Amino acid sequence: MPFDQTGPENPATAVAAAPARTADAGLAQSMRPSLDLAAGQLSQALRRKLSHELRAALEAGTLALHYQPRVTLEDGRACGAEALLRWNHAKRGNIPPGLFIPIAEASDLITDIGGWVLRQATREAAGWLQNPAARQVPAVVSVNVSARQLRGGVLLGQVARALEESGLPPERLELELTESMLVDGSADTLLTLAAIRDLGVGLALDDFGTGYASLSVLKRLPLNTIKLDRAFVRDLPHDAEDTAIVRAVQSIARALHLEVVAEGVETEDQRAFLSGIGCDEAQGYLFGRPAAAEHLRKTLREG
Ligand SMILES: [Ca+2]
Repeated sequence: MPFDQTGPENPATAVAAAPARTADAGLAQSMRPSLDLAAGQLSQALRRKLSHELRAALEAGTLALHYQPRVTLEDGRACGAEALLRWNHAKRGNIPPGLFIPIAEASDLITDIGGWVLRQATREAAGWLQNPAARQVPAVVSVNVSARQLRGGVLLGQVARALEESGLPPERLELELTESMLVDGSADTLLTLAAIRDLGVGLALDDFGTGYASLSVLKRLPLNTIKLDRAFVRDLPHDAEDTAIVRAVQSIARALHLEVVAEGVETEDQRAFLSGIGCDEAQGYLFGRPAAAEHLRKTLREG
């Protein structure tokens, strides 16, 4: 889920929910009647049209980012936020990321969108830091990237440009990569990621546990953070298998000096369990839904 969008519709983190989620009945419902979803699939003609309209939205500057807070479990303080992509279509209304991200990922459009997301997120995060109340503001902004951005080293140039233009300190930026992007472990990918780490930017493995990555990926890649997929969090703390898996992941992460961020935390019981086993951070509706940068800042100040 490159560009994953967290949340039920998982934001535009979020760049986009898994393609499979586009078949979700709720999404289909929300797209009607303006979009015709047959069996969860858009017609080729409609895909082309949406792709064209998405390109136009990017060029017109009408895409937006929302931010979902990440908190430190020990004290509940906001320590970061994940940027999620939003497309409010002039005629069709809000289009779910799970629908439009896969369309963008079918072409190089996702590369251009990914570059814009990096510039926008770093610019907004740099703005938070200039505010005197910045200590209340997320310290690190996380940005989802797609596999296409990794090709040919495009991502490195995009990150360097975003940092330079925004003035955001590199340690305030973290990139979220999916297991499927890393599973090949090609030399090019490793070099690009190492160069990005050398800039001082953090790397997180997104939706951990749902992809194909072997544990050796955790050892081989220059990661800082594992984002534990919501699928393992949902039935905590009562499901015996999930509690065992989450404990094991936490243990491995600690041994490898990686931070764990639990995704999709929605209840106090989940929070208490995760905190109890030493999980570092969490993200989910219990702490805040994705919101525009202004709203996020306000919420954090009040909290
Ligand atoms: Ca993500």
